[in-house]
Parts: sequence; structure tokens; C-alpha cells
Amino acid sequence: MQAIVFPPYKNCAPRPLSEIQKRILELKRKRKAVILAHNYVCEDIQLIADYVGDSLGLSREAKNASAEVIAFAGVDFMAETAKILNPEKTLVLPDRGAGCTLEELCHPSELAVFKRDYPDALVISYINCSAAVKAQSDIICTSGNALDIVRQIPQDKRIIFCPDKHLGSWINEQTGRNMILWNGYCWAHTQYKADELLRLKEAFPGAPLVCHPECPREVRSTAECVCSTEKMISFCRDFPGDKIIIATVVEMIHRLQREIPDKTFIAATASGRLSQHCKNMRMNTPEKLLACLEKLEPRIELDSAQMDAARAPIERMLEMSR
Ligand code: CIZ
Repeated sequence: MQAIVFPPYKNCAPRPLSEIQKRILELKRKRKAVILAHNYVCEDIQLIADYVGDSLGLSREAKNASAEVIAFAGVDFMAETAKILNPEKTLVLPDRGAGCTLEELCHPSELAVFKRDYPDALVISYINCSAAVKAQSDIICTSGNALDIVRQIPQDKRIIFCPDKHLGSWINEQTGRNMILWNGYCWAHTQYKADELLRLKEAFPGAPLVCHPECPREVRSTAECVCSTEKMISFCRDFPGDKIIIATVVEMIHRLQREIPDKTFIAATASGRLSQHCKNMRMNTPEKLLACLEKLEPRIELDSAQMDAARAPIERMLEMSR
């Protein structure tokens, strides 16, 4: 069984900033920019970002940002969300091609047709979707606030949940709802195999398995805790033991290590692969971050009517999440 063991951070030698990291920080000051980075980007970027977090935290940071330029290390739907909340700001992304399987699997025209069959249903969309899908939604949610948001909707209200069928089925299980699920999935989180994870748990007795709700049900059923990346931080901090197995994009371990420096994290990996990577998040390299701050390109530009339509469900999410 493959796994990568990350020793306690307090035992790791501190690394001085590299030349490229120093140049990024210098340029950031010159451009009066702020760097927002998702939990899933590489450690070299996490270490120099002004804020590292999940989509919800990043949306809040973007909304409150006073900087003129936002450099967003993440994937396109996240940077688009930041632009929608800050239409007057310059929003740059290291690689405009960094997308998301979930986004690709939910085409706005297909959603429009699907919605016709359920005219009275509320559409709740996971933030991992395009601006055009957001514009057709009533409320956006993240994996961190999805349960809380769905619980605020009256029981008798029909809900279409898109695009992640696995996150949607987890919400149905946890809330007793029967939401209508779109048939999308995250490529990275569907690589795990339940039997491999069970074997990994046997190899690390006493270590709980923490997995992301984008994992399929049979994988989730092997875990002691199913939660979003932000909740992984609090679970791992509060867990009394010193070893924890994590099943999500492997770069998450860097933040866990920094915030909980006295524990060992074991990154579960999918069979035949060295580790659990998101190919889109990996397009964010320090070189491309430097280049996008230099050229202020690629920029996120969206149609203003579409941004207005997409802003309402995002704002609703921010109002509904405590
Ligand atoms: O909401 C996010 O940022 C994602 C993609 C995962 C998570 O659980 O934080």
C-alpha cells in the first residue's frame, strides 16, 4: 500500500526563501497586490501567500481585499468567484488553463434543460462550477458550509444539487434530504479505493482516516471523519493521537503540518500513483505566479451581466454561512 509519511513539522529543518519566492514578494509590494492561495497549491506558494484557505475563506478574503491586484493561486472557478466579488479589481491567475473536472462536467446549457423538469426546485451549486452555472443557481455552497446551508432550507422544498454527486449524496446522508443530484465528480477524489484505505489503516493502527466528502460513498464509509479541508484542521488539532491519515489532495498536508507541527500526517495515495494530486492545482507554479504579477496577465475577465447574476447566489452563501 502506498502512502507518504510527513513527519512532525517541528522536526523539519526551516527552509530559507528561494530567489523566486523573494522576487514574487518584491513584485507583490510593487504591484500593491495580495496573494490568495488555495489549500491545494504547492508549498512554495503557500509559504509566501497572504492567505491560504478553502474556497469559502478565499471568497471572504477576496470580498474584504483592499489591494488593487489579487493574484489568485488556485483554479479558474475560484479566481472567477474573487472577480465576481471584486469586479473593479485586477484579478490574475498563474495559469488560465487551471480548470476543474467538476466544472467541466456541468455545462450551463445542460443545467438549463435539466432545471425545466423541476420548475419549483431550488438550485444549490457547489462553488466548483463555472460563473455561467453560478448565474443559474439560487445559492452557492462550499464543502465547508454545505450542511449548514442545506439545513436552513425548509424540508418540503425540492433541491437540485450540482455538480458533485458524491458531495451531494454525503449531504443527503447527513441531513436526511433527498436532493436531486447532478452526475458530476472530482477526478482526484474518485481515485481512492476503499480496500486500499482499509489496508492503510491496518498499517497505522490507531490513526484515524480523514477523507473529503468529494470521495465516493464506499470510500467515505472507511473514514473516521468526513469533512472539508478547513474542518480537517480542527479535527486533526483536536484529535488526541499523534498520527492521522489524510485522503485528499496531498498539498493539503503542508498546511496541516504548519498549523499542527507536532503530529505525523500520512497522505493516502491511490493505487499505481505516487500521490494524490490535482493536475489543475499543480499548474500553479512559483514561476507562473511571478510571471502573472510581472505582466498582470492572464486576467480574469467576465461579462458584467453574468457577474451580476452570479454574485447574488454567492452573496446569499456568505450571508447564510456563520
Ligand atoms: O471548498 C474548497 O475549497 C475545496 C475545493 C475543498 C475544501 O474542502 O476546502
